[in-house]
Amino acid sequence: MTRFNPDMLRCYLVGGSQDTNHDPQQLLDDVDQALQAGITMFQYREKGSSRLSAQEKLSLGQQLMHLCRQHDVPFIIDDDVALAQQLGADGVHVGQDDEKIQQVIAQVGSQMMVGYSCSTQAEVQRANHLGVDYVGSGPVYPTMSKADADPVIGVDGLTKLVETSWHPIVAIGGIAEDNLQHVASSHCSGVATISMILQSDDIGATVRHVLNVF
Ligand code: TZP
Ligand code: MG
Repeated sequence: MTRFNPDMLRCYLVGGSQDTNHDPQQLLDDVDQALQAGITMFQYREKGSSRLSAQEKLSLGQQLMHLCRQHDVPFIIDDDVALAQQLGADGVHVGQDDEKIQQVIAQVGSQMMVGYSCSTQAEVQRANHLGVDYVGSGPVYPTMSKADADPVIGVDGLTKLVETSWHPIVAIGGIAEDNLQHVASSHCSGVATISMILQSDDIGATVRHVLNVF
């Protein structure tokens, strides 16, 4: 079992085939480049708009996990405890509307890392009393990558969440190279991103930029 360490949140890539024009090979190639450049965590997030069957999702998950293992980078599954267990992933990430967090902790908390999305101070206060490893902040900026994203919280909102949280916080939502410094002023542990990396013209340079800031 891989133990959680807040440095894992410095440059956290999130993605599924819906984020690479429904092209699984493109996702594998992009994740490979990002791993070579030094991302510190990867979350496989195959979402509603995905076109993959359960078998294809399992197979892509296996290939992505294999890549992550080659670089010693934790492999996290979004909102699917059964898939995380089937694959032997390093962790699961759940949102407020996903599987009940207490149930997830009871099921896998002793074997896997658990990440939890919170976008309000009340949610963070509740999370303080739970055995989660880290908190993913509500969207900091508007995002094109999540249809049902919560309202944006801005860097001011993020800073309040960081001040309130007993757990390390990774910022997510609309993170871009030109807002990294501002986001870092919140003292969050790092950034989680889909489009900044998966839509970058130079994935290696983008990842190195993040690692210079966090
Ligand atoms: N959760 C909150 S915002 C978001 C998720 C998964 C999407 C982040 O995508 P991007 O492209 O980095 O804004
Ligand atoms: Mg982002």
